[in-house]
Amino acid sequence: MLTQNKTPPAHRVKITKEDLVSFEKEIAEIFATGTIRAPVHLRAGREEQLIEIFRNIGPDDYVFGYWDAHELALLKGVPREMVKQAILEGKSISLCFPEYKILCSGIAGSLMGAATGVAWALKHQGKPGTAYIFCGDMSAETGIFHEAVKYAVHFDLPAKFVVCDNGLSVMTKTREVWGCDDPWFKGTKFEEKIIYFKYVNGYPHSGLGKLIKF
Ligand SMILES: Cc1ncc(C[n+]2csc(CCOP(=O)(O)OP(=O)(O)O)c2C)c(N)n1
Repeated sequence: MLTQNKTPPAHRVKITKEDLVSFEKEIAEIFATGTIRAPVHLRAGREEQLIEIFRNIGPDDYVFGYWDAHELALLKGVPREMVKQAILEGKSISLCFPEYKILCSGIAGSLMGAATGVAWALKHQGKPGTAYIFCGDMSAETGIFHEAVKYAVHFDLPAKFVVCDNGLSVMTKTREVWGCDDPWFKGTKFEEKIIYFKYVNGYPHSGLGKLIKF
C-alpha cells in the first residue's frame, strides 16, 4: 500500500559490491531452509554495473524494477533489515518502498507506462528527478517497452531505461528468440534514454534451482 507523508531518508549509506553479494547469499541461505513461502529471485554478477549506475541516482529519482530488485532496493537506500524483512514476508518479487521512491512488480512490462508517466509528471510539474526503469533483456523486447521508450525520447522526458542483459528469459536463450545478437535499440536514436549492459547471473532465474519444501 502506498504510504504518504513519510519523511524520506536523511542520508544514504554507501553500498559496496561485498554488501550486495553477502545480502543475496544470506537470502539464499534462508530460502534454502524453506521459511520463505514465496518465490525469491537472486542475482549475482552485475554488482559493479549497478553500483556505477546508482552513482547518478539520488533521493529525488524514482526507481522502478521487477522480480529481481533486492540489489536495487539496497542501492536506493532502503535499510538492509527492511529489505530483508520484506523478502521474508514473501515480497521478493514486488518490493515497494514508496518513501524511498522504489516500486517493483512481478508482472513483466507492467511498470513501463507508470514510470514514463512519473517522468512526464516530473517534467511538467518542474520537479527534480529522473525515473529509472530497470528490466531484463527479454522485457526490453516487449511492446510496452518500445512504446515507453519512444514516448520518453520524443517528449524528452527525464527517464532512463536500464536493460540488464543476462542472455536469458527464465530458461530461454534470448538470442534464439530475437534471431540476432543485438538488442533492437542498438544503433538507434532510442539509445539516448537507455543504459545497457551484459552480465552472467550467478543464480538461476528464480530460487536456487532445486525444489525447496515449505
Ligand atoms: C506478464 C508476465 N508474463 C510472464 C511472466 C513470467 N516471467 C517472469 S520473468 C520472465 C522472463 C523475463 O526475462 P528478462 O526480462 O530477460 O528478465 P531476467 O532474465 O533478467 O529476469 C518471465 C517470462 C511474468 N512475470 N509476467
